[in-house]
Order: sequence, then structure tokens, then C-alpha cells
Amino acid sequence: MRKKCIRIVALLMIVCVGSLCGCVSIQKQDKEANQRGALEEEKPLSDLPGKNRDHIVVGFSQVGSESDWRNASTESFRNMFTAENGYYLLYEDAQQKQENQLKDVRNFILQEVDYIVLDPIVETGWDTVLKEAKDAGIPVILVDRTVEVENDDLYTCWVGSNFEEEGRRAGEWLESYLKWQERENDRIRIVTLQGTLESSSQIGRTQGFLKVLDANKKWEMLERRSGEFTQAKGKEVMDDFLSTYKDIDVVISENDNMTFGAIEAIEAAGKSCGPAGDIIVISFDAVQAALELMKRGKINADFECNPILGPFVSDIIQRLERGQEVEKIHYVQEQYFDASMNLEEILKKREY
Ligand code: GYE
Repeated sequence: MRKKCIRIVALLMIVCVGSLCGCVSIQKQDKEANQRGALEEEKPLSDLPGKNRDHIVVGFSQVGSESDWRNASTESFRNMFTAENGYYLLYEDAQQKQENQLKDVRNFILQEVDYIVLDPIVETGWDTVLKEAKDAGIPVILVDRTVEVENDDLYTCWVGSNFEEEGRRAGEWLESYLKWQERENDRIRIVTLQGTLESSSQIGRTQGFLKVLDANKKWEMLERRSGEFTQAKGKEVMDDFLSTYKDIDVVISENDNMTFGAIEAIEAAGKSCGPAGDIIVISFDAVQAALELMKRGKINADFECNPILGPFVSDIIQRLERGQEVEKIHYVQEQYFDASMNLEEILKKREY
């Protein structure tokens, strides 16, 4: 009797679990079908206005338009991937959302583009979609930020900046600046405005600076918080830092637009920054507007990040078209600027 009961209960459990699984997989199928439905509305390539049969079709999923750097990057791709240069560019702005980028890549696959260029907002979560591109035989070129995937064969190559090196150099610059000010034995209180958390540029810059911070026992990191690479959020976070901490000696801001916001907050709090001010400001990107502010004495040092990646990517595509091998990792050359330099001259030649 007992055995029979156990058998009935076990059977019921199998039926229940089975139907539950059924529900889940039906729901999943429905969701996938819906998503695919949305994707399948994409136009086939033959319908693209102005495309001729020789054009190389490039689908580019850009992070967004959160900063001056980003806008310079977009312009660089738009200028390079023109019909005159033999390309047809499908440009998508993901508005700082990974889900949009996943959709972009899937649409590019459905449209059977020749190449996919992806600037991945964060490092993780790309394995499946990159596998889909690989299975479809479409090379994926990563630009600017990079990905953490189980198998690096899922993308063709990456071109961008050495963010960790940028962060480390910023730390070393601060070390020598404080020495020059004869403050190397003083307690130095630092705050950091971080970029979009989990993005390569945030991770690298934070890690690189951390290496120098760890070696300087007198430096104290009061707080690190994300300002999401935007001016508005940079100001908001800096406002908060200024009301929380009475004494701040240094602001490390992981991009120029957050720096613009931070300067607004500092001045609104009745303080000053830059070489003659209360707070040392160190920034990244070195876009024109930031170098202008440096010239006006509000930023101490700025570590360049090169957004002009369009020509590098075109070069890679041309090599691939000729059947040549390409290097997996391409670092672009970068420099830094500080307030002691001849900024007037530097600005005359600055392209972005
Ligand atoms: O520094 C910032 C942008 O990933 C290097 O993204 C890029 C960063 C850049 O929003 O301004």
C-alpha cells in the first residue's frame, strides 16, 4: 500500500514538473518568437536605399551619445564608412543599453551584413550573440570597449585604448605633481567619479589608478561612485561628495563630461579647482572642450583617449577583404596634457 502511494506521488511530481517545464519552454519560445518577429521586420539588404552591389555593408552598434568623446567616435565612423569609400553603413545608437545592442547585432545578422562593428557597453553577456554572428559567418570587430567571453574566437579582433595604462599614468602624474608641490608627506583625500560600471573604460581606469593608490599610503580614497560618463550625473555625484566630505584634495574623473559636471558642482559649492584652486582635477579623454577648460585653469591633467577609430577599422576590413590575417588586439597611441603645456598651440591642432 505504502509503495503504491509513493509511486502515485512520484508520478504526480513528474507530471507537474513536466508541465511546468512545458510552460517555461512555451513561454520562452513565445518570447523568442516575438523577438524574432520584431527582428524579421528588418528590411533585406537589397532594399537599402542607395546601396550598390559593390558596397561593403557594415553594421555598427554604438554605445550611445553620452559624451563628447562618444560623439567624436560616431563622427569618425560616419566619415569613414561612406559610399565614396565603398561602404554602406548601418548605424545604431544603443542609448547606453546592452539589450539594445543585443538586438542590433541580431538585426545585423538577419540583414546579412558583411561586417559587424560593436562597441560593447559592458564586458559581459556577449557569448550567445557573438556565437550567433560566428555561426552566420559574419566577422565581428570590437571597438573601444571590449568583452569578457569564454572563447576569444567569437570575435575577429579589437581596436581601442589601453585603459589600465591611462589610469596608471594618471596616478603617476599625481605622484610627481604632489612631489613638485612638496606635499608627498601630506595626507591626500581623493574621490573618484567612475564611468559606466562594468564597462572596459571604467574597469581599466579604476584598476590602473588603484595600482598607484595602493603604493601611496598617505593617499586616502574617500569614495568612488559612478557618474555614468555624463555631465549631469557627474555634477550630481560631485554635489553629493562635496556635501559629505569637508576636505577633498583630488578628483579623479573617468571622463571629461563628468569633469564638466564636477567643475560646476565645485564652483557652486564656493570652491575652486585646477592648478591655483582648492581641488586637483584629473580627467580622461582630453576632448577640445576639456583642454579649453585646462587653459582657463580649471583642470590639472587630462589623459587622452583616441576616439578616431573609424580609419583603423576600415584598414582592418580592407585586410580581411584581401584575405589577410589581422592582429587580435590593436592598441591606439595616446598622450596626456597638463596645465604646464602650451595649450594654445595644442588646441590649434586638436581634431576633436
Ligand atoms: O572615455 C567616455 C565615453 O569607452 C573610452 O566612453 C570610452 C568612454 C569615454 O562615454 O567619454
